[in-house]
Amino acid sequence: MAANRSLTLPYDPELAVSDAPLLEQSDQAEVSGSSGQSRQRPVKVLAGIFLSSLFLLTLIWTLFQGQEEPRDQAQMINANLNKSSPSSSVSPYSLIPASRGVPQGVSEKTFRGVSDANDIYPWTNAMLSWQRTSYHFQPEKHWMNDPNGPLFHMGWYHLFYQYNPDSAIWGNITWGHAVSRDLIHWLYLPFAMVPDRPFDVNGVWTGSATILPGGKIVMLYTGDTDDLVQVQNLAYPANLSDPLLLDWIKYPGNPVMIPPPGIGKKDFRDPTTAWLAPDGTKWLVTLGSKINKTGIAMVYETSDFKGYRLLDGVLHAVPHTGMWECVDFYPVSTAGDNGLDTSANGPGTKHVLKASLDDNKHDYYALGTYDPNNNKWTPDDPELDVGIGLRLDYGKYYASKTFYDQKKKRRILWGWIGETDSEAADLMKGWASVQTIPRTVVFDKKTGTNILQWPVEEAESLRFNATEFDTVKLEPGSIAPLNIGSATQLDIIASFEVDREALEATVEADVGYNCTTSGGAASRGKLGPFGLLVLADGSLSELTPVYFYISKSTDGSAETHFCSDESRSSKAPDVGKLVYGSTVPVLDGEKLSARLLVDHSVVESFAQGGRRVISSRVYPTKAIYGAARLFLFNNATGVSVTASAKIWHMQSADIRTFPDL
Ligand code: DQQ
Repeated sequence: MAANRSLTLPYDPELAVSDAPLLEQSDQAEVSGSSGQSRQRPVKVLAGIFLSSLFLLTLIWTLFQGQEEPRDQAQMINANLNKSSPSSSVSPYSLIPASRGVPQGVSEKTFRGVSDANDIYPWTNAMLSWQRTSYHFQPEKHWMNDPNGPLFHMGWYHLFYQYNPDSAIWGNITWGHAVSRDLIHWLYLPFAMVPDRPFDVNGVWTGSATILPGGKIVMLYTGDTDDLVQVQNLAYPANLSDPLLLDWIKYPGNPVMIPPPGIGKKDFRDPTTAWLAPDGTKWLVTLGSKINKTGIAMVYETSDFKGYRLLDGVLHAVPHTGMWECVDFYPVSTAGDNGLDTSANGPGTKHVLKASLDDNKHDYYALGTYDPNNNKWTPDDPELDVGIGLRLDYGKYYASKTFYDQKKKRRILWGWIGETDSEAADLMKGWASVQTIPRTVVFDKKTGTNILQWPVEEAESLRFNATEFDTVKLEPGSIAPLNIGSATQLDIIASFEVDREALEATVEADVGYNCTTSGGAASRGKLGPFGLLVLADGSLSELTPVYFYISKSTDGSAETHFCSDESRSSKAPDVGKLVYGSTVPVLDGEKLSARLLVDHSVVESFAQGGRRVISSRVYPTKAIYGAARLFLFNNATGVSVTASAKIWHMQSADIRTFPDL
């Protein structure tokens, strides 16, 4: 177990652990493998499953009471809704949805945006099944959240993920496991780790992989103990020569880190990939916490991944940002185009520090410099520090994590896109959440102020049937259909040029414009909005605009905003409909450009080569299947826009259970 040290005490060698070599075979022999779906769980877990099943059954009974000979869940609920309801009947929305996660000491996992809706939409099976994505990774059924421990090993990409094997809501967290040759087509494997030990019986929570020189793999993850204390645990593959890494061994000496004095027992989680200390023998790992309202990243040192020493001070802290979950810390190259191994440092590198803010459920990052001798990271711009500056994604996105892909020498980012419908709808669908299309991450050498995120090149293998639209003139207030047929699975690249004369002649336009608060795409200004309408039906009764909006102040300076507006995405009242977005840097001579990945209920939008990204969840009722259409639009009043677009249909990814397992 780790030395139980305060954050400020100097290192005490007495408290250090043995110098035993990393992960000896003898460690492995002490416990049996822990993979497989049918492992026994302690009574406590069974009791938890029983209680949550009882709760669910009660909820479903409440929903369906009074129905005779039900045919299926959606029909039952719809039939129920179409009845005139006596005042004594219970609507799921008259109950505030139970908080999931918070009582156990992690961020809220229930989408609360629809809890006070008065109406429930009569969802049909067709509508609900349309919502399932076709080329994003998601489990076959049930709940998923954070991506965990991504890595590349013997020709396979591995993705682990927070998973509830029993339901489409958060709980009983287990590590799901899937492998892929190309990050697009996936094979589900048996669970990697289930909550079955005192040190993780209340949840096998988020963690990261470190690949050691020579290829050994160590996994550090947070366990929620039998006493509901957050601790860090060590696990490793039982058989490194297995390309599928099917069996995982939990180190019998777990936990290897416990909350030190001054740190709350529920404020200590999500260890990162480790990096080599300057001496080349010790490893450093950071994880998130808070002291009062200050979010912090603490650093531990280890030589064998079994014993840890808490270093004095912190890697970084930002007041008023609250608990930091899922910290990520990695170098980016300021000179080359390749990604960097987590241990790289020195000239030509900057370091990205990312934290997922428990308080507002957004992933924030900042660029800065890492001093390995003092273990301090300093932001390039204190005004854009972690939690107060840039976000990785301005939409529905959380708990992201990168890994270094040694095969293609790139850094790849995964992120969790949650649902913004009701839990009742998720239970009807039988699933909740998807992962983003994995994105490569590089430093933006042109701006020097942000990273660039871009879908991995392998996503392009799904493209077929390209259609190009060249220099489409969009006068103020116009809409142009892009006749490509059904528009539910698309990869779109589009560029927009505003009329230069009109732009320059405009002296003031919408100073203070803000995507989230300025009325969405229906609100017209001189220089915006213009862009694309995705998942729109032919009569435009449902549509999701993804657009640019230029604001200009009297001194002539212009700001470009990139937004995604869900407010008219669905006729259903019981789904979240937000307007997302941010400003985006546009350099002299650059056209405005966007890439959109449309995959049923998910729209991932990238502006200016990935300087800003927005992931939206939308749940249309009409613009589905063959009725989903695509349009260009210009809702500006004072400028015409010329648009060009190339659109590919996207095949579905092949995602299924590994044969013979
Ligand atoms: N999800 C995990 C935690 C993490 C949180 C639990 C972030 O380890 O802090 O499912 O979504």
